[in-house]
This record gives sequence, C-alpha cells and structure tokens, in this order.
Amino acid sequence: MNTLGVALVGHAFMGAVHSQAWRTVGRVFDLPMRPERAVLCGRRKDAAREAAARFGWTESTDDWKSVLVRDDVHLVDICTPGDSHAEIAISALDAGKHVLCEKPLANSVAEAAAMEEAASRARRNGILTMVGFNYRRVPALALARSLIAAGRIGTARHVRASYLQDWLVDPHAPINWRLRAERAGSGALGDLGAHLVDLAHYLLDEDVVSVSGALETFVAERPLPDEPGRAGPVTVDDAALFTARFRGGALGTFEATRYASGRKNGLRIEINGSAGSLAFDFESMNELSFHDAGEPAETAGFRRILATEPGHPYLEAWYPPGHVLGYEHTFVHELRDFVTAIAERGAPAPDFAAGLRVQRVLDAVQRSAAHHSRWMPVSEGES
Ligand code: 4PW
Repeated sequence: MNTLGVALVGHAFMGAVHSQAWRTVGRVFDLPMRPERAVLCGRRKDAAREAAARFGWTESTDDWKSVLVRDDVHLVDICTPGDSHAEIAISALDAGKHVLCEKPLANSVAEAAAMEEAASRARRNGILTMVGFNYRRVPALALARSLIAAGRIGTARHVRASYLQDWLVDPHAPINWRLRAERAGSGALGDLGAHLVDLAHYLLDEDVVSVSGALETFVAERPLPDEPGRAGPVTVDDAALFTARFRGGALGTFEATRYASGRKNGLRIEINGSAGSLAFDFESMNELSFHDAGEPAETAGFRRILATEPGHPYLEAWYPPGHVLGYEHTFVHELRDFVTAIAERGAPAPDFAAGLRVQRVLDAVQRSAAHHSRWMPVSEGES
C-alpha cells in the first residue's frame, strides 16, 4: 500500500485535533493509502519538538519551507492562523504537495483567489486541496444533505443558522490572535460564520448570492496577555448578523457571536422546505430532527433521528448504534474523505474553489456592514 507522508504546520488547538485525527483515521477506516505523520512544523524549535513527541509525529522542524523539498512529504496540513495560509498553501501546491487548509481559507478574497489559482494549476498534475470545514462531516449533517438531495423536505425556503460561543463575555478576557484583523482577517464572521455559510452551501447544494449584514465589536480594547496593566485594540468583529438570498430563492438568516453567555459551541441550523423541515444542534450532534409535512397533521411533528446506525454516513466503521460520536470524529471523517480522494484521484469537497466561494460571502457581509447593511451581491469573480 502506498504511504502518504504528512507535514503538519501549527500545533495549537487545531494542530492537536488534526494530529489526533491523523493518528486515528487509518486505524478505523480501511484507507487506500497509509498516512504517516512525518513531520510537525512550529515557529519555535523546542515547542515543535515537544508537540511532535506528544502527538506522535516522527520529526519536528521550525522551518516549514524545509518540508516542501522532501520526497517523503506528500501532503501539507495547515493549522496556523489565517495570515499564513496563503503563503504556505501556494508554496506547498507549487512544490507538488496536496494541501489541507484550516478555515476560513484566507484572510481576504484576494488571498483566497490566489490560493485557488495555485490549486487549479496543481490540479492538472493530480494535486488536490481541501478546506477544513469539519462540520460537514458530522454524520447527522451528512444525513441531512442526503435527505434534502432526495427531496424529502421539498424546495428549501428558509435557512436559519447560528453559531454561538461565549468566551468573550468577560470584558477582561485577554486579547489573542483571533481578535487581530491582521492575523485572523475577521472575528466571529470568519471564525464561526464561515462554517455556517459552508454548511448552508453543502446542505442546499447551492450558493448564497446576496447578503445584508451588520457587524459589531462590543469591547474595543482588551488586556494584552504579555504586558501586565496594558490593553490593546480589538480589530475584528465580536458578532456578525446577516440575512442572505440563495441562488434557488431560499432566504437565510445567519448569526455568529462570541458573546452568547452560556453557549459554548452552539452551532444550530434549521432548514424549512415546501415538504418538511430539518433541524440540528451541535450540542446534540448525534441527532437530526426531521419533520415530514406529508404525514397526517394529527401525528406529524419533528422526530429525532439518532444518526448512529451503520447505514448512516461514516458510521460503518465506528461503534454499535447509540454509541455516540463527538467533535474529534468529524476531523477523522474529513481525513478519510481527503485521503480517499487523493488515492482515487477524485474531487474532494470542499476544495479551495468552495473555500473561495465562502470567502466571497464573508467579504460581501463586510461590505454590506460598512454601507449601512445595504444588500450586496456576492461577487462571482473569475473562478
Ligand atoms: O469550529 C470552531 C472554530 O471554527 C472551533 O470549535 C473553535 O472555534 C476554534 O475555532 C472556532
């Protein structure tokens, strides 16, 4: 069996989750290639060495460029803040490496478009890309997509999506890179809202074409963690709200915030169609609620599907029904799909083109917010 040598760049939250997934994926799923955790890259040599030992990577380096010339590295997995995505991804693609990049794809449409250009050049040589929109890989949501595709809720009319966290409720919580525009591009919009947009695109299989949005930064300055007594500016949005129109005529409402006290990772999405509805809440991620409007009114209602049957997406390789999965399994599924696409020369989704489409929606929300929430078309660009 061919091996797929992986280089991981970044070893904080996402690097840890990806490491765990790389470690697990080949043990759970029968893969057509064997992933090898070849090298972990970090900015500081000692921290990278320590992380590599903890997460089970064979080697470590403080120079990500060095992995691009190695013959035993076939895939670069980017888990760094958004300001380095474009440089690393484009260099890796030009060096003939497959690229998995955390979301959002980039900090701007210009960067995302350059990344997609590099991806499309690389595609001609069989080099593939994927963006880490992991919530697509929740079995209940993959099931929702197949129910929608099979016409079980008819024509989609409403998408109601929210992603609620609360780690900024305390005005004295310190600044980190996620609150700096130059590092993260945007705040709740790109960090959380991007997942909702991707999920809506995935579930409906159609894109958002125009938006009207509002952004707010509730706390303008926060303590600098390394400089006691000093504060620094928050330069991203704390919360993002937008309404949207989809190509097929559905309307969407989206909300992303880090100020929803009591909500830790509350990603909810409900879709109402002409023949029924589907509803999902990540805090009960093994369940999908389904209302079939064709049932007799007297007994119809939302019913809960426990998405843990062997016939449900991704479940064939896991545990018996009812033995529920969690957050980290979604990353294992993401890697299963990417490795399989690479081995079979398939078309992984969401690829950089899909990531660019999400980026264009985020950009339209920012433009709308800057113009008193005026409706803005989502630019189609050239790709
Ligand atoms: O999916 C979420 C993100 O996009 C994660 O749970 C944390 O919040 C990390 O980044 C965002």
